[in-house]
Amino acid sequence: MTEEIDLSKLPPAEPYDKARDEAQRARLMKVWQTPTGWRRISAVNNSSVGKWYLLTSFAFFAFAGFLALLMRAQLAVPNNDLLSQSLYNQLFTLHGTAMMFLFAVPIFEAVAILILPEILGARDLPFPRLSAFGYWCFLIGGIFVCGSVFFGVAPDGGWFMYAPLSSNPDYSGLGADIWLLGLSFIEVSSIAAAVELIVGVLKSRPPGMRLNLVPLYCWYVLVVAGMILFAFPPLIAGDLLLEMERAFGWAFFDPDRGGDPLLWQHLFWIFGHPEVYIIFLPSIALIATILPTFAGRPMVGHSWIVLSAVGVAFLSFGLWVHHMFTTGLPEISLSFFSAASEAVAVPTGIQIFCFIATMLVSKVRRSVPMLFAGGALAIFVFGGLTGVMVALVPFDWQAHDSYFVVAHLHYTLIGGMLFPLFAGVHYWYPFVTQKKMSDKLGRWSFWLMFGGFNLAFLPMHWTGVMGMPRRVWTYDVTDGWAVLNMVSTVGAFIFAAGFVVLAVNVLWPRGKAPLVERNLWNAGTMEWSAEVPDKPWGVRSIPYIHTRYPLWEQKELLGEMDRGEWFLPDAEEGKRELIITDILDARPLYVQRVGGPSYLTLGSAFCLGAVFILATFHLWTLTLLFGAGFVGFTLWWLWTGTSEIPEKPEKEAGRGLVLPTYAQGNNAPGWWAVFITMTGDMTAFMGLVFSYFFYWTALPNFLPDAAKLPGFGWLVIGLALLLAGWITALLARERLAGGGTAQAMALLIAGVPLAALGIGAWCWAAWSAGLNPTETSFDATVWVLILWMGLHLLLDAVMRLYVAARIWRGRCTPRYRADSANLTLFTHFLALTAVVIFALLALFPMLMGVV
Ligand code: HEM
Ligand SMILES: [Cu+2]
Repeated sequence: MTEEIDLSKLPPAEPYDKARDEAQRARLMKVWQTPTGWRRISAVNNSSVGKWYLLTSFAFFAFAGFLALLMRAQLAVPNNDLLSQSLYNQLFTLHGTAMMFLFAVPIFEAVAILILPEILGARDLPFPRLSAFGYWCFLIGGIFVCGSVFFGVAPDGGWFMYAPLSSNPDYSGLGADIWLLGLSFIEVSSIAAAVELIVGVLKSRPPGMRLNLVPLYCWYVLVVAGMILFAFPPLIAGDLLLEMERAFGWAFFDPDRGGDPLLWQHLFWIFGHPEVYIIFLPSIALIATILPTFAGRPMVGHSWIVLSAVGVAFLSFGLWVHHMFTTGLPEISLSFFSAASEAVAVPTGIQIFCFIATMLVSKVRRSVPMLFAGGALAIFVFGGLTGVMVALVPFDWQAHDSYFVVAHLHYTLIGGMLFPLFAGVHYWYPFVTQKKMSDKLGRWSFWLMFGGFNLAFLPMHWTGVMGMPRRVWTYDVTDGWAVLNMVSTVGAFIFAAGFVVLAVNVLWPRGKAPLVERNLWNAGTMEWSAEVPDKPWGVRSIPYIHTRYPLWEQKELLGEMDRGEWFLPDAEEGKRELIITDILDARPLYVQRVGGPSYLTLGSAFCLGAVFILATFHLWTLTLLFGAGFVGFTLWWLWTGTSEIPEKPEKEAGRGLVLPTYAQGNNAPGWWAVFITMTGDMTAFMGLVFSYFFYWTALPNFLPDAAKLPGFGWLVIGLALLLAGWITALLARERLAGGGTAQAMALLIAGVPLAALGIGAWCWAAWSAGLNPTETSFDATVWVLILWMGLHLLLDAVMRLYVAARIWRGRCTPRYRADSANLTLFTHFLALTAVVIFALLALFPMLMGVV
C-alpha cells in the first residue's frame, strides 16, 4: 500500500495553528521527557545514554593515560625502581587493554548513539533499551577490569594475552581470568550496540533518504558496526577456549596434549587487525562530517569514500597474519599477507585524497575542530608510512617487538583516532550542551598535545631501531637509550597537560553562559536542526529528506519541521513513536513504538555482570543464581517492552500518510536484530570451526583412530532429534498463523524435550567413545562444539517457553505474531549449527578415511 505513495506529492500541510502546535508539543514533551534526579538512571533515550557512554569512555581513557604516565616515569632514567617489574607488566597490559576495549571501541558507540539518530533526523534508535543495557554492561565490566590493578591482580600478559603464558595458571594468575571474562562481557555490550546501530542505519532513516543520500557518517557507522559483528565473535570463541583450558584444563593450547598456542594468535588477530580499522574508521567518519561544514560545500567523491570504506572493511579481515610474521609460518603465506597489508593503503589513500581535494576546491574556514583535523592527518600519514615499513617481512623481523612498533602503533592510533575525536568534541560540544567551548583553551590544548605527542613518540622510532624491546620495565645506562627515553617521558607529560586543558575546557561549568545560536557552524547535516533550547524528542516532526545536505539544500525544512508539518508531529496515544522505513529507498513502512525509561535493563546488565565476575572466582552456585536473575530480568523487559499489540492496526502519521502500527517478519526491526545477532553468533561458531581445521592442518595426528571417534549412530540420532525440534518451530509458526493457538503452544513446548534428547544423544556419542577434553585437543574440540550446541539449545528452550506463554496470555496472536517469526528465525540458525557440527564430527572423519 505504501508503494504508491510519492512523498514529494503529499497534500500540503494544514495551516499553522498556534494552539494545536502547543498542545502537540506538550504531549510530545510528556512522552519523551527524561526522568530527573536519581531516576535519571532509568533513562533510555539516546541523548542520555550517549552522554553517559561518552563520559565513561573518556574516564577510562584518562585512567589508561594515567597508567601510561606511570610507565613513562619509570622509564625516564635507567635502572629506575619507581615501579616493580610485576607492576610494570600489569600497567602496560591494562593500559593497552583499557585503551583498546574500554575507550577506542566504546567511544565509537558512544558518539554514534549520541548523534546517529539526530543525523538521520530520527527520534531515537530502534531499541533504546538495548543501548541502555549495553551501556550498563560496559560500565560494570570496565570497572571490574580496571579495578583489578588496585588489588595487584591486574592482567599482565600483554593486551593480546598470548598463550601459553596465559593458558597456564602457573604463569598467569587471576589477572588472565579477569581479562578473559571481563572482556567477553564487554564484547557482549559492544555487539549489542553494533546490532542497534546497524538496524538504526538500515531501518530508521527518515522517509525519502534513499541509500545514495545517506550521510557519510552513517555509512561509516554501518561499516564499522558490521565489522564489530564479524571481528569480535572470533575473539569470544578464543576467550571461551582459553578460559576452558584455564578453569577446567581442557587441552586447546598445550602442545604436550596436542594443542597449539598459535591457535590463540590466529583467533586474536582475526579480531585484532580489523579492530585497528574499527577504531580508525569512525574517526575518519567524524572528519568526513566536519570537513564539508568548514569547507562550505559537499564532500568531493562521496561515492568513492563510501566504496573505499567498504573496501577497507573487507581487506582488513585478510590481514591478520602480518602480526605473526615472526612465528615461523610458511613463506608463501607471508608474501601473500604482506602484499595484502600494503594493498589496504589504497582505499585508505582514496579517502584521504578526497578530503584533501575537498579542501583544495574550497576556502576552508579556520576553527579549532579543523586544527585538530589537520593535526590528525599529519600524524596519521606519518604512522601509515611506518606501517608500510613494518608490513614488509624482512623489516618486521628487525622491528618486531621493539619500540619502533610502539611508536608506529601510537602514531596511527593517536593520529587516526584520538585527534579526530578531539576535533569532534569541539565540533559537537555546542550540539550537546548548547554552549560554546573556549577557542583559546582549544588552541592551547591542541598545541600542547600535538607537540607533546611528537616529542614523546618520535624518539621511540630511534630507541626501537637501537634495540630497545617493548614491554621492558627498565634498562641499563650502557644500553645508550637514556637520553631518548627522557625526552619521551617529558613529551608524554606535556601531552597530558594538553589533555588536562581540554578536560577543563569541556567540564567547565557554563551555567550562565548564553546559549549558542541554532546551527552555529552553518552545517548541512540534520543533527543541527535541533531547536535551541533543546527538546528531548529529537525532532519536532520527522521530515521528508531528498538531499544529502538537507540544511543547505532544503531551505524551508527547519520551519516546516518546527511547525509540525511533517510526520508524527503528535503523541496522541502517549507512546514513544518512530517511523521505520525500508532499506533501499526509505519508504515509510510502519510506526514503531519503543519503550520508555526502565530499570529492567539495568537489572539485567547487573545480573549478567555478576555472572561473569562470579565465574572469575569460580563461585558457581552464585553464578547460576545471577544467571537466573539475568534471564528473569531480560524476559520481563521483553515481555513488557516489545511486540506490543497496538490499540488500532493503523494510524495517520501526518500529511495523509497512513501507516500500520505493528510489523512482523522481515519488516520488523526486531526480526533484523535477531538476524544480525545470529550472524554474529554464527561468526563465533565459525571461530570454533576454524579451530577444528586449524588443528587438522597443523597436527598430523589430530583425527584419532576410528575407535576413538564419537559413535556415528548416536550422532545421527542426535541430529535427527534436533532437526525434529526445528520442525516443531516451523509447524508452530504455521499453526499460529492459521489460528491454531493451542497446537502452536503444544508444538513449541514439544521442541524442548526433543532438543534435550538430541543433545543427550550427542553427549553419549562422545562419552561412550571415551573422549576426555583434558586429554587431547581433538577430544576438547568435540566437547566444546557439543557445549556450544547445548548452550544454544538452553536459550532455545527459554525462548520457546516465552513465546508459548505470550500466546497463552494473548500477547502473540494469529494476527500479531512477531515473536513467533523471530523465534523461527533463531531456530534456522540453530539447525544450521547442528548440521555443521554433525558434518565435523561424523562426516569429515569419514571423508578422510578414518572410519
Ligand atoms: C596518550 C598518550 C599515551 C602514552 C604516553 C602512551 C604510552 C604507552 C607506553 C609507555 C606503552 C608501553 C610500552 C611498552 O612498555 O612496551 C604503551 C603501550 C600501548 N599503548 Fe599507549 N600511550 C598513549 C596513548 C595510547 C592510546 C590512545 C592507545 C589506543 C587507543 C594506546 C594503546 C596502546 C597499546 C595497545 C599498547 C601496547 C600494550 C602492550 O604491549 O600490551 N596508547 N603506551
Ligand atoms: Cu594489523
